Amino acid sequence: MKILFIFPQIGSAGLWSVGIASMSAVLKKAGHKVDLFEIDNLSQQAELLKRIEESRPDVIGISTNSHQFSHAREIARTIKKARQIPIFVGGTHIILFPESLEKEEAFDGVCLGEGEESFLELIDKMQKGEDYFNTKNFWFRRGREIIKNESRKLMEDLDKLPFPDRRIFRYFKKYEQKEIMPRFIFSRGCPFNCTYCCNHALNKKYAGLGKYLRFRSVDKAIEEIADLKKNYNFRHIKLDDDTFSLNKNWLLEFCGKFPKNFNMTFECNIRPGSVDDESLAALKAGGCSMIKVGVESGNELLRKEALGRSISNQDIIELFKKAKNLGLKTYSFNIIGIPGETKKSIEEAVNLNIRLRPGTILGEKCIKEGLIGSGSADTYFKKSILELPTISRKEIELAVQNFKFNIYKHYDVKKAILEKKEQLKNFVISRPRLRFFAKFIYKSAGSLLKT
Ligand code: B12
Ligand code: SF4
Repeated sequence: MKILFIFPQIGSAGLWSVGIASMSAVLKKAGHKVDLFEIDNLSQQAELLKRIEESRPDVIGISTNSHQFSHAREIARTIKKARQIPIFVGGTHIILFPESLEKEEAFDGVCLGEGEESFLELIDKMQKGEDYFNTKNFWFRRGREIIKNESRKLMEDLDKLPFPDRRIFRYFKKYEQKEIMPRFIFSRGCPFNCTYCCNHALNKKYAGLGKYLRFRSVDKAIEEIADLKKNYNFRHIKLDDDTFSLNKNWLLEFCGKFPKNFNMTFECNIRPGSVDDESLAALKAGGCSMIKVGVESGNELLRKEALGRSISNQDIIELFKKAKNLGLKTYSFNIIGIPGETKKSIEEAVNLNIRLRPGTILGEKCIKEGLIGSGSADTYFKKSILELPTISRKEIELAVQNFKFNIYKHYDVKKAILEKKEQLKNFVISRPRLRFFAKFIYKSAGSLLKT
């Protein structure tokens, strides 16, 4: 069978999708043909239809998170208008809201969880001409009927999966034999319940279906990096595991083996409170150059009550201090504009960004209390969709814009100027008229200099 995956990344570049890459590897291993269309702008839909016309896939698979859902729906409608081809949809948004199938006629089926085994089962059945409407982990549309099958158990052993098929993504096609900075993820799940993150919601969805937190073995992880190294040149990798410090034994083993196999560095996500001194020292010795830490709010009460993170400021300060002493670079993730936020709490925060998700405890609270305003945001790095009684949207967005500058200006003027320059550039780029004038002034200045 020929499967065409579609990966919408409109206004929010993903570079690759672990889910698609993993499913592609499984499907190809079983003898199916897989192709991918990455779409960054809805205007590329004509090109997509042309590709479908030319390559004639048997099945379309769209992967979507919540940010991309409205685009995914639009794309499915466009395809359905042009051709009668089965369209199946999966991804975080669908796991959280499989009911999307009932509302969207362009979808023929949705995947309730991990797709590797279940999508393969579905495709195999379709190829053999068997009845596939009973495939576990899927809900299907058959005429006017919606068929709801039960969920499949979570995969126990991630080592059984082939390495993700990165090469179908244009980033990996473009940079073959050139220097890249690839991302890896060796685990699935997180046991914490931070209210703004999908993990508690996913944990609930998967209740009774097996262990949610799973790790690929360290040897397989090392093998996966080595496998990519055969065709790509890289000296630094990003590890996207939700919390790299969750399994101390795994961390110690990885940090012991990594430098023996590679002459390169890595960065990873660390949760304050789940990393001890021994692990931090192992990270440094193992080649970690930077730890990324969710600080999220500068206000302990907000962090605890609104975000569900019982981590004290002192714990965070200690972690950053220890990391710095060891020579580890640090990076902090911050959220600005959470319910309860005030100008004062923004002042207390170290960095900004908005991470509100439907389906999360915090998301539900915002909906219930009518805090969600109009509009939508493809990415949470710039815009807020909240209408809060304590602070306006404009004030939140301005605070986000100026936050880095306001920090840098106190200790690194050069960095602060660069940040302002970047802000100005983005401001001009986002306004076509200004862009035109800027080009005009630039050109005129150039010709004046020549004369
Ligand atoms: C690694 C990661 C990234 C990486 C790689 C992105 C990627 N697309 O894979 C990077 C850093 C680039 C990234 C970026 C972003 N991310 Co991110 N990311 C993650 C993280 C930590 C792990 C994802 C992962 O690897 N999962 C494992 C794989 C195997 O699962 P999967 O992708 O869901 O796919 C499986 C199933 O969903 C299903 N499936 C998926 N698609 C399909 C399609 C079909 C047809 C079928 C049948 C099945 C199916 O089968 C797959 C295999 O089992 C998750 C957190 C989490 N715990 O999931 C957040 C997460 C997915 N990201 C999130 C967000 C918000 C973003 C950004 C929008 C952030 C931003 N820039 O503003 C961007 C979006 C970029 C984009 N266009 O995709 C949210 C999504 C929330 C939501 N409600 O949808 C999550 C859940 C984190 C959170 N805040 O809670 N992310
Ligand atoms: S620790 Fe990180 S990954 Fe885990 S639930 Fe909290 S925010 Fe999500």
